[in-house]
This record gives sequence, structure tokens and C-alpha cells, in this order.
Amino acid sequence: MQHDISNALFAEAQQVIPGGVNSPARAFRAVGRKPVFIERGDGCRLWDVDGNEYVDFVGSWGPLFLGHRHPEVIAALERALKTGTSFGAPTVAEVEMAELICEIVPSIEMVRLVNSGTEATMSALRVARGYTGRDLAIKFVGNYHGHVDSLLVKAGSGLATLGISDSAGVPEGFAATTLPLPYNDAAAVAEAFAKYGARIAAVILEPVAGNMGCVPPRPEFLQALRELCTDHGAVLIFDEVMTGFRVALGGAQALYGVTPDMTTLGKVIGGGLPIGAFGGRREIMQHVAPLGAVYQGGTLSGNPLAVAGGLAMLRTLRANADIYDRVEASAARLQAGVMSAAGAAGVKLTSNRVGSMLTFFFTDQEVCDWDGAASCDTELFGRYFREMLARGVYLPCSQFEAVFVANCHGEAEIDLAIDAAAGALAEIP
Ligand code: KE4
Repeated sequence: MQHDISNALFAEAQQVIPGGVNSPARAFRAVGRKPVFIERGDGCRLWDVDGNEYVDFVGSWGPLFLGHRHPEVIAALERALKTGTSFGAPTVAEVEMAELICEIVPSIEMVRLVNSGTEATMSALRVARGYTGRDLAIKFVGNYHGHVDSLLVKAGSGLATLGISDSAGVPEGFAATTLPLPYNDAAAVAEAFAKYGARIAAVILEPVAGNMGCVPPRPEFLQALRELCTDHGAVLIFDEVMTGFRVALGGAQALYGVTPDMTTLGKVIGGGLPIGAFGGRREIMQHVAPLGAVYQGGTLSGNPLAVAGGLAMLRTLRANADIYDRVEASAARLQAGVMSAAGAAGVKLTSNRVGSMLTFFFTDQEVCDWDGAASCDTELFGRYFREMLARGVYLPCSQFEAVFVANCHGEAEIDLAIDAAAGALAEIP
């Protein structure tokens, strides 16, 4: 494969875009090569500007659960385009979208649409603070909830200590409103509540982590958080931007049977267009302006094109719930095939999978929190990534992301990925 045009475009992009990309996640820095510039996608395949073809296991970082240019989504967008792109005024489709989300996710009694997952989590936290009158929030090390100032934190020394900024430009005072704790450690959460209980407005987490690689919750973890939040009057926020409508139609809360007070959504609900949403119990959501005193707004919130794409996506998923079993089977076959190839190649690999999201970790340790994920050989992952790209498989460009299997990955694409992995793993030790 040659990437001459991509490389030239990247040099040009770096003159006018920081790092040449509009999001650091796609910069390929963690995998030791320049990013490829994509020309088009269709189904589960991508073509870059140099004409190279790939099987896509990123799916735009999660939204494209039905693949690129799904006919129902494209048709809905073409219909929406005939009537306009944005009005800054209420539309019937926004009501339909809100009703559909509330129907599929019963814990959501009221919902507000926004334009990204970051906006959703930022807003949900503000509502939780306004509703409880408290300031602190618990998050988990290795969870990512978008670039919300107060959530760009790293753990201070020792357990249950207030966070410290993990990004330039975030005042220590903002970071100090967050308590970063180890994922899957219910005892640490209990200790934090014992120490700060009356000040904790919310606990926010990825109910299945995807941003340290795929890390499932331990069986008792989610229920323990539910009980602690109930006992201390804190708001339990499930950040389902990644897991929503992906790990099950009703998201991780349906899969694990634990009901949060608020949920944030994004990615899948826009069908590939910019969208996010936050919602939850009516008693909480009634604090949101203009009904209540917690301000939140957005010029393009509920955008007709994003809502049209999202409605087509969710209606298709609701009408074809067998998709989840089919995609889970494909993901399980991929997981087994790659793990078998690693064994044959003598490469230390562990893997986690929930439904159609999975991660192969270059470590021989179990990965159930950030410490486990951090034990990975990221240099080896980079070599694996480059070998897979050369074999026509487009993976997330970081060890700490999830591979997404979509409904359009057929037997042939799963076989191609397993064969590519066998070749790549044989090359890298
Ligand atoms: P956005 O603001 O990127 O739409 O969503 C932020 C967000 C919130 N919550 C969860 C659980 C998320 O995974 C994300 C964003 N995910 C990353 C990929 N893991 C986005 C990729 C990027 O930043 O380019």
C-alpha cells in the first residue's frame, strides 16, 4: 500500500489544523504513523484518498452500528434535505425522537438533545449539581466523558482524593470538584461517600468502559453504585454515549438491569451526524431551563438532519432487534479467531468483549481497570496496528479504544480480519 496523497494532505493539514486533525483521537500518534485520509465509506468498508480499501472496525468511533451509508439513514437525510437544514425552532421530528428514546430507555422520562457527547455529559453534570445543590462528582480513572473541563482530571495521590488537572487550561479549582476513583472498585466509592457523601452531586461512569479499551463492569459494581447513590442522595449518571443502543437496544442499563437516574447518549443516536442527548427522571429534568433554573441551550440542538438520521437508525434497530444477536456472534467469532492466532504466534494477548465492542490487550494480565490497561505493551500494539492496516483492516488507532463490529460485517469480513491478524501477529514478536 502507498499513502502518498494522504501524506501530502497531512502535511498541508498541519499548516492550518492543530496536529492536522480535528480530534486528537484520529491523529495516529499512538501507532507510529501518519493518519490516512478517507475518501468514502460504504457498508463496512472504507477507501482512502490513495485508493486503498479497508474493512472498517472503527465505524466513526461508534455511531455507524449499521455501517456507512445505510439505505434507511441516507433516504431519511435526503427527505430531510428537501425541507431545510436548520430552523432554530421546534420540529415534529424532535418530539418523535424524544418519545422514541423514552420508549426504548424507560429510565429516561424526559430528554434534551444536544450536539455531542461532551455537551451531553457536561449538561448532565450541571443538572445533577443544580438538582442536588452539591458540587462534587465521582468519575473513574480510564473513563472518558468528552472534554468537559472538570472531568479532564487524573487521580491525586492516594484513594478518594480530589482530582488534579490532566489538561492545560483547566483551573485546579475545576479539577478539584472531581473525585477520580479506580473502575470496578465499589469499596473505593463507599470510602469516598463516607468521606465526602454530603457534597457528592453525582457519580458518572461508562457502564461498560470503552475508553481504556473495552472493560466490562464486575457483576456487583453497578448495583453497588446504584445503592450508594440512593443512600446518599447522589445522581447516578450512566454515560451511554458509546454503549447506548450498541450493547443492547436499551443500552448497558438494559443489559445489566441497573437503572441510573440520568443517562447521556450520542454516537448511534445520530446515525453519523453530530448529536448528543441527556435525560433521566422527570423530577431531575424539570430543573432544566426554561422549565427550571439550570441553563442549557444550543443553536443546532435537535438539528433536523441529525434527528432524521438518528430516527432512521433507532427505528431500524427497534424493528430488527435480531441485529444484536447477529453482531454479537460476529464479534465473538472475531474474538476467538484473533485469540487463537495470538496463541499460535506466541503473542501475549488478553481480550474483553461486551456485545459488538471488544478490545485485544497486549498484556497477559486481566484488564478490569486502568492499571490493567496500562500494563499493555503499546509499542507492540502500534506494530500490530500498522501490520493490520497494511493488510486492509482499519482498527482504532490506540490500545485504549474499542473495536466495533457492525451489522454489515459479514462472514467474509470477519474471516479477512482473522487472517490478517494471524499474519500480523506472526510478524510482530
Ligand atoms: P463526543 O463529544 O466526542 O461526541 O463524545 C464524548 C464521549 C463521551 N462519552 C463517551 C463514553 C465517549 O466514548 C465519548 C467520545 N468517544 C471518543 C472515542 N472513544 C471520541 C473520539 C474522538 O474524541 O475523536
